[in-house]
Amino acid sequence: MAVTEQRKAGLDVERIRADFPILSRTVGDKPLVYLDSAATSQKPRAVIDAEREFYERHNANVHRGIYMLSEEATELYEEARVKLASFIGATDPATVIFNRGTTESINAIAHGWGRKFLKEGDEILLTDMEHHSNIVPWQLAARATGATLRYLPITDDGLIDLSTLESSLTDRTKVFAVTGMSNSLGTLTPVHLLADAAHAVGAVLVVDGAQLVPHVPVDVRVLDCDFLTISGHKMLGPTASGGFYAKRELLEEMDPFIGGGHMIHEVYREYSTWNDVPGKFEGGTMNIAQEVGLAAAVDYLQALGMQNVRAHEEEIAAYAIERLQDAGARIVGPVDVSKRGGAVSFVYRDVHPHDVATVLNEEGIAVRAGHHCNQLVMRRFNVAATTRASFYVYNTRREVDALVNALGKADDVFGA
Ligand code: 7TS
Repeated sequence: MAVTEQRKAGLDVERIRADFPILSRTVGDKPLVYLDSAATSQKPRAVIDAEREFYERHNANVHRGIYMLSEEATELYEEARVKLASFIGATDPATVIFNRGTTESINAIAHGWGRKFLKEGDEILLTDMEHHSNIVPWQLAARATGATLRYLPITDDGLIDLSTLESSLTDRTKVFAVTGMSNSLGTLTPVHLLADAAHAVGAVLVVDGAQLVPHVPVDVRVLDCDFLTISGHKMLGPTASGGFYAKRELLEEMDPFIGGGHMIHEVYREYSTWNDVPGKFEGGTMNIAQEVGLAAAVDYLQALGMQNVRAHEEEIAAYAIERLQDAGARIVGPVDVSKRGGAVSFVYRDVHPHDVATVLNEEGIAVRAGHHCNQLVMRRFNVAATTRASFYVYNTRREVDALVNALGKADDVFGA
């Protein structure tokens, strides 16, 4: 089907499923029902093939050898950067830095920008719904610089409490780091509004895009964020792919995070000078095949159309929330699907989330149970853990039905 026809028609999920080899496997004697895409997505054949073809035909290190293979590898790697940049609306591909994903990116930003520009008396504003990887690097930067951490609270219905925004963002705030979409609550945050608020006090806005970029159309020119992180493995790409976008002037002024080969211009005994952006941030041998695989994932998502991806997830999240509530589960996070994505956390009656996940596993259903690297969220909602079902382009209503039916079994086994 031509891309434009497919766009008009929405997602053809059965056809999409046929592109993912793993979805035809069984768990025991049950078909796999994969509901853990917020942890990592499955990979379509096109991505697996792109990575294999890279190794079979083009493998060499990049930016180094003057021979055909190295030139081909470099071309594929740089082409991946162009594709990823265009996917997020960045007009200059050099403003996209490759690395292993969001965790490495936030560390690179907190280290390279934070430690260089923060000082005692400055404030770093976070929210209570951040993933640990958007908390801990800032704690380290605060400890190193004497800056102070502040947090925006979460409302009862799982949104960022904006009533405290004005009092929390002051001329002391230098960084505001916030998730674009919560991986435990599913909440979408108003990034553009937060960027305006941050800029009004002269702060930079760092967006943790680990869950946002795979699921919602993103254009950094519209969002006007200063930094945006990308986890390629959550958007159909290989593990250890992705990186981050930043406005060019920030990349120019900040320090590199990893020192070594390629990231330098000149090395002297006492000091070195840095390579141009993006090379300055890509020290050592990079995740070349993975970024080439990610380019195939970008092609795949673009052919589906990100509006269609978003519409599908809204639809399936609405269905899941309704069915889970009917079955007696309490949703932890917003229930209004216009304000959320497809990661649906819930507490099922009085059954412990780990027990729920164990019973679901016996039915072939993969969900995550635990704190989801969101301990502040768990504390806010007074739960030790939740069960989380998270959906993507290949999930169906039938799989939601399988989840809800299997919950009944958890009740039989573990219910009071
Ligand atoms: N930020 C958010 C919002 C995330 O969901 C994750 C991973 C990260 C940062 C870290 O990204 P990484 O690509 O560097 O690992 N979230 C999850 C999850 O929800 N279950 O496993 C990993």
